Amino acid sequence: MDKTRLRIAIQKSGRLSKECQQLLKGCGVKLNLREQRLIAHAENMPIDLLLVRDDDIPGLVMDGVVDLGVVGENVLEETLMDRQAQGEAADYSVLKRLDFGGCRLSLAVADDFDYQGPQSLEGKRIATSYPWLLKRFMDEQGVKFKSVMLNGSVEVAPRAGVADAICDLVSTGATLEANGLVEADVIFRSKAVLIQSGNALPAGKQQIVDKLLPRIQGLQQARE
Ligand code: PRT
Ligand code: ZN
Repeated sequence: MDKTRLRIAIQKSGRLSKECQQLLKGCGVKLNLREQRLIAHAENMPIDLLLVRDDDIPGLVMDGVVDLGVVGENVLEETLMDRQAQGEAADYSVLKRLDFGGCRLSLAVADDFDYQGPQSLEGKRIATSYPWLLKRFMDEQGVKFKSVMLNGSVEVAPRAGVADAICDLVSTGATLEANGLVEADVIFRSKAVLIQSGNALPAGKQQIVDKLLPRIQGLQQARE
């Protein structure tokens, strides 16, 4: 890998990938993404893209393996708290909050659950993929609970009897409804963000970032 080229990590396939590719295209970056490989080289600028799982993006940026990354604040914040708890380095900065990937992390309960606020979940089992964000919220509320870690199918946990409530991402609410659940409390609001590693970039790379940022700004304004 050419160390002089700016490395940007984006989600390989998922809810952020289309918009990320569009964003780069809008900035004038010509990508050859026909073959969905781990690395894609821009044809007209010294930029390499790393196409990875979204969960890997904050770590790649914080470890300085890539220079920039685009990821949901939900994943960023969860990774940050996890790394801080493990005593791992977690240095990064947010260059721009983007206008896509919007969602909220919410507590949800079965539609027949008598929810009177977070305290209704005292001692209950809550299924989530975001244990740290959930813990932070519940600690603030002074409510003790049991975390049930699930990396997928969180919304079926109450029906399957493995949890009393869930804490999951919501956008339209259709998934909750389809599973007989209702949104009880929003604990975190998220959008995609462009982040940069904590290390100062060499001048050549910094120049590219300085070129990209106003273009991103312009694209977002045009969409408002
Ligand atoms: O494979 P990889 O690990 O990269 O992808 P992933 O499956 O972990 O993530 P993906 O592609 O689903 O989401 C990537 C990011 O998009 C998330 O981290 C959020 O920042 C953002 N985002 C925005 C969402 C949603 N909206 C969303 N609705 N991520 C997930 N969902 C899921 C949610 O988990 C639930 O299952 O969609 C369902 C709810 O949607 P509604 O519309 O029915 O409410
Ligand atoms: Zn993921």
